Amino acid sequence: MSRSSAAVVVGERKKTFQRYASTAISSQQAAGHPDVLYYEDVVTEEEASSLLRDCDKRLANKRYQGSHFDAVIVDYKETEMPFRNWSPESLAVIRRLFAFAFDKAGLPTNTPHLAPHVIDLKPKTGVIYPHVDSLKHGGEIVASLSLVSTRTMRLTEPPKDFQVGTKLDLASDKRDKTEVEYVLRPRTFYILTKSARYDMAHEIFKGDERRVSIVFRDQPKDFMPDWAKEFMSNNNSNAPSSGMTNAAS
Ligand SMILES: O=C(O)CCC(=O)C(=O)O
Repeated sequence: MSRSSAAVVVGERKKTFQRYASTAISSQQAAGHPDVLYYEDVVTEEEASSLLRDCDKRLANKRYQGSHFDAVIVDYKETEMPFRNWSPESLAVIRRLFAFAFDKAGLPTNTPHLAPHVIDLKPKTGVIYPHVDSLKHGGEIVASLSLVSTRTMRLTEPPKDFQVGTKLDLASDKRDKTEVEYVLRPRTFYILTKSARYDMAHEIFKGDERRVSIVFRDQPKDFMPDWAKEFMSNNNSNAPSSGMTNAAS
């Protein structure tokens, strides 16, 4: 990909950019980062409603969390939703999306994975700042289904000395660098693989409306299920302190 500090926009945020056919992947990928897989309409309207209904049951009694200045994510709610938290109709969709993501990313469709992670960004102020996901909290892919409203995701080449899992200050970064933007309409699904996962920072812009996403991840290499962490801490071993998430089922 050529280097430029002007972002390439994939989708229809700016009228001057090409509008892509709703179910096709090819033109979007051709214009975007080669390791970002991007699909529209991966679930039906009915399936999206079912997923959102289940998410809202878990989110309803949570408050939006603000956070301190160097936080990656601001004004959000989040919850992990293992398989038991989904209705049968939604669960079939969740299973399908895991298999779809793994298949498209070239992983076995039965790759062990974490529980789906639901993120709710508050209207106007809810935002995910540029970051590269920590290797402790995920494996080879980060995939996400967008629900409720349209937001833009930007991928940016981070500075050489960036720290995984931290907020990167790219706003004041004057380097000549690769940037690619994706318009994430409701029911779009993206998969960050390979260099898009490990070598590019991603961020989700603010937007006028609330946005809910369901994030799908394979297990990190050093994944340890809760029962094992508990066992180790009860036995005074070197249990990891935090940040590990439950397996999905
Ligand atoms: O909500 C999204 O699509 C992005 C989530 C995200 O940035 C992450 O899980 O690292």
